[in-house]
Amino acid sequence: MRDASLKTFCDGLKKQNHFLLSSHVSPEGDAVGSLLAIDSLLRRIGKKTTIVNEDVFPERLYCLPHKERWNSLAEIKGKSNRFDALVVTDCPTLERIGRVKELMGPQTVIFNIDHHISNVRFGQYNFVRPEAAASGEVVYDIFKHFKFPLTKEEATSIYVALSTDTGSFKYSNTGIHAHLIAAELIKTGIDVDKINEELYATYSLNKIQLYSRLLGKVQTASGGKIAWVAMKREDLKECNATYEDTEGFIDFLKYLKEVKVAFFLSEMGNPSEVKVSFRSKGSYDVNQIATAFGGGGHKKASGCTIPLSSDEAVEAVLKEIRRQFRFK
Ligand SMILES: [Mn+2]
Repeated sequence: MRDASLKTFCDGLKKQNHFLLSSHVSPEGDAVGSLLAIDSLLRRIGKKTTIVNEDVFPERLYCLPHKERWNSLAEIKGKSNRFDALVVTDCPTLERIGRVKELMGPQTVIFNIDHHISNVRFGQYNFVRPEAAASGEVVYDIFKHFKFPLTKEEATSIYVALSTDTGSFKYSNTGIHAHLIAAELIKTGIDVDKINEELYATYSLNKIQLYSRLLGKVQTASGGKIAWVAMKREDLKECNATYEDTEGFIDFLKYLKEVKVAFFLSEMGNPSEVKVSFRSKGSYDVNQIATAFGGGGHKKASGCTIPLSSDEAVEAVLKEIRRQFRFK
């Protein structure tokens, strides 16, 4: 399925009435911010909308406006809802919305808004821009098409999406467009200083202690070109930390001077599988590594789940990285 033009996509939106809006499980800034912004836009054009995510609203994003619009799947189950359409943001595949899929009917028209290079165009309408820094940037284009001046609330949502997906406008995906949009958002009068403090200066002592423990576990290979940490369930337990607390940790591995490819591996609830995140520097494409294990993402940031024990997964990942990038 090819991408729709912006006009075709927006005309498609106009034809539907009741929208189910969703994004991926374990939602982060871009998933939530882009969803709240598109929710606001659809309501401005007179549509009925219901946001449902498999998970609850993440505490880390409480600086976002209109979080009362968010429903976790548990909150919505049992209520009879008939949705004409589903809008999905920030998901390369429809599977990423998890069990929210159960709310769809056979007639539900799917609108896919995303920026993942690995997006499989699962919608009837796909608007995917891999060159965009965040799904929030793609949503911004939709606002422009409708010629709506953004409210402060909408600008805050899009700013959070952009800021979190670009590592505070630092990653290589931060193009001219992202900076220009940020300027437009700031012009609406949003409180950038407050947003930044609420987004980034909120570590708990447990999180800092987890970081300290994980930093003691950094390993390197191939002359320092590969760095990784394999987190055990005990690490979280000992620090009274949650999986959410690991967010951002992988960046430390990238700060090592010689490192080209970094990965962070964590044991999940199921003891026979691990979750792996990848980051890279320069031209190394870790989307290809994640894809080799059934995952995906972006060139410099990707992830997958591997049905192996932690030790076996480390070996498999090292082998794949060395094979693809010809590291010794
Ligand atoms: Mn994103």
